[in-house]
Amino acid sequence: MLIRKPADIRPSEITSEANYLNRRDFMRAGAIAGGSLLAAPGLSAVIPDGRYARLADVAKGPYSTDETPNSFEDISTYNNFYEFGLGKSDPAARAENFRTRPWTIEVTGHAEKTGSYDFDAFMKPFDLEERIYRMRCVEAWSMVIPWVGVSLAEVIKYFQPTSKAQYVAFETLNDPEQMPGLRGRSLDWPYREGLTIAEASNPLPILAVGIYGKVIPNQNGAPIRLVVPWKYGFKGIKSIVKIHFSETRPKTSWNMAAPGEYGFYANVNPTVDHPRWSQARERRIGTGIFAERQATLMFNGYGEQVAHLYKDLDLRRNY
Ligand SMILES: Nc1nc2c(c(=O)[nH]1)N[C@H]1C(S)=C(S)[C@@H](COP(=O)(O)O)O[C@H]1N2
Ligand SMILES: [Mo]
Repeated sequence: MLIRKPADIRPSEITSEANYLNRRDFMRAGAIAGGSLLAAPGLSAVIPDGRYARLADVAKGPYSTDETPNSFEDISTYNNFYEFGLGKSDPAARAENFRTRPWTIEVTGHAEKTGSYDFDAFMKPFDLEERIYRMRCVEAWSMVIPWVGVSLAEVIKYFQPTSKAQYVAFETLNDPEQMPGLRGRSLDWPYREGLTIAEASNPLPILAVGIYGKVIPNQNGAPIRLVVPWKYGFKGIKSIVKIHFSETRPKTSWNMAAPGEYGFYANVNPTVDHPRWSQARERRIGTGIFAERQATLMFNGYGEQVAHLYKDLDLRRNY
C-alpha cells in the first residue's frame, strides 16, 4: 500500500506561514483529511491532502517535559490501534483513508449538558494547547509526544456532570467497514476506557487533536483521542465517539480482555510487574537498539500532579 509518509512531504508544504490555519479552517481541513472533499473554496492555505495541516492559535500549555520529543516519523508509524490490526505498522498502513469527517460525539449520562455534537461544535468552546508528554505503554516502551489538544478538565466542566456522576467513560468508533481489525476478536469491540471524575478533572489529561502542531494522523486516533500521561498508554482511547457520565465504574477493554493483567486504574507503576514482564524499565523508542533501557518512574513521573488522587488506594492491589 502506498502511503504518503511525512518524509515525502516537502518542508515547504508544512512549514510555510501560509499553511497556518485558523480554527475554522482546521475543522474544514479535517474534512479533506477524511477524503470527503476533493476541493473546496477558500482552502488554498491547506496543504495538498489536508492531513498534516497545521493548527493555529495553539498556546503553550503547562506541564510539558523538556525531554527530546520523538520524531513525527516514530510517533506516526509505531502505533497500537487494534481496530486496524495488531502490528505496530498496521495502523499507519491501514488507516490512511479512515473518514474522520463528518464525526459525531455523543455525550450522555449524568450531566446537565448532553447531546449529539458535530466535532466542530464539540471543539468550539475550548482552547488548543501544546502539551509535550511522556507516554509509557504497558508493553514497556515509551515516547515523548508533542500533543495539541484541549484540557479534559475544561471539557468535563463544560458538560456539568451532576453529583451522581462518579466516572466518565469513552468509546471508540465501531465501524467494521473501515476498521479491518474489528473482524478479529482481539478485543470486545468497541474499545472502551474510563476515568474517575476526579482523575478526569485533574489538569493533566487532554483530548488530543494534533501532534507537532499539525492535525493528528489517523493512526494516532483522529479526530480526537484521550491522553492521560501518568497511566499506561492503553488508557489513551482513540477516535472517540461517545462520552458517558456514569454512576458506576465503566467496563474497560483491556480489563475485560485480561483482568489478571490490566486493571481499571492502570497507573504507571515500576514496582508492580505485569504477570509476564517487569515494569521497572522502559525502552525509549528512537534511541536505537543498543540504547540502555531507562528506569520507569512512578506515575510516569507525574506524581507531583496526581499522587494525591490515590492516597487512599492500595496501588499494589488496585492496579
Ligand atoms: N481505540 C483504541 N485506542 C487505543 C488503542 C487501541 O488499540 N484502540 N491502543 C492503546 C495503546 S495500547 C496505546 S500504547 C496507545 C498508543 O497510542 P499511539 O499509537 O498514538 O502512540 O493507544 C491506545 N489507544
Ligand atoms: Mo499500550
